[in-house]
Amino acid sequence: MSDLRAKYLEQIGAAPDAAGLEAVRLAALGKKGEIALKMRELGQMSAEERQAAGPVLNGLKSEIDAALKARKAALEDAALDARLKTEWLDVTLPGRPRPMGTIHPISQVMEELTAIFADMGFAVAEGPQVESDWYNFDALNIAPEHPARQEHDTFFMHRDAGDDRPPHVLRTHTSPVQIRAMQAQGAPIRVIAPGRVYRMDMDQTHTPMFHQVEGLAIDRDISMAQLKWTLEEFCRAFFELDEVELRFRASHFPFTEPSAEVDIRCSWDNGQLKLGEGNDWLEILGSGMVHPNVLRAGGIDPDEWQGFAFGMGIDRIAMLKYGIPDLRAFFESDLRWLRHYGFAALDQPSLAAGLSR
Ligand code: 2NL
Repeated sequence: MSDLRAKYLEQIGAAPDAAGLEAVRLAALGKKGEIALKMRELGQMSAEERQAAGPVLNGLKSEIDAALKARKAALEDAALDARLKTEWLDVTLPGRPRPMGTIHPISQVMEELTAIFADMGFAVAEGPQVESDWYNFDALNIAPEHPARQEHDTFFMHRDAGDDRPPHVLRTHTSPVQIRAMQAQGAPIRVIAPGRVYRMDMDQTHTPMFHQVEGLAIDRDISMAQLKWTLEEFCRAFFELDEVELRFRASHFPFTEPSAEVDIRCSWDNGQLKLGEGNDWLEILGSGMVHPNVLRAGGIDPDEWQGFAFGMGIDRIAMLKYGIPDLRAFFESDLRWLRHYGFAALDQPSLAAGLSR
């Protein structure tokens, strides 16, 4: 009996893991284990023998049981210790930086100018970027021999061999959107048409795709005076100036008569541009009174209605507002570079955090 006791207590103490311990338990206390066999032998004993051996055997059983439990707890503690030593996490480490996107300056400027014109009663109109040459040129009183139509300025779409219809074009301005709006809505109308336009031009200051916003207001008595007020109000709001001064210079466009190019007062002090003050002028847009032929193309009677129209480059006014000196900002999309030039969308702390590494 004491042999058994010593053997099992030693094996329990030496069991290296849960599986080893279970093997010892089965050998000792299992149905066919050594203690169970001894229990069965009690049946063949005399009453006195049984009275002596029974309690000893039961005591041994309890003792082994307790030793198994204790060893099991000790093994579990050791396993937990080992895990705690290897599986740790330094919660004080800085997080992994994630590349963070932000609204594109052009998109932001489009939202800004849309909001400003919306306050003045202008709705947004949109239309296709691939246009028929009628909508892009004829409807705008641009004659077939006009230089803008020729290969050097316009992207022409493909036509099948033998198809002699004039090819579609990538729109060279957003004016066709306004022709479509006039046809759909009639007069009176107040719309702006912001969007992508395409011209075959590529150098330091030109890209083949750029953005334009055009505006159109038609009513019974719209005049140049309202055009001036609308554009001044827009510039004040967009460039966030208390005072703006605009200069209207007589010009020529096929789609307006009379036509004016519009300059904004500015100063250039040691290479630094300031709008709203100074003795220089910077051209920012073109405008005029809608040509009667263009009203007719839009299905509007020029004897009853008249209106003003204007067009400006969004990329250009975005660069002026945010002091972005060249077009790379829009193509390389380098956020650090944009932030260097103080682009406003990057002032949000959550976005800027993503950039500081
Ligand atoms: C410029 C000049 C301009 C317009 C665009 C227009 C549209 C219709 C009718 C008449 Cl539907 N005019 N648009 C008018 C004058 C000038 O753009 O230099 N843009 C950058």
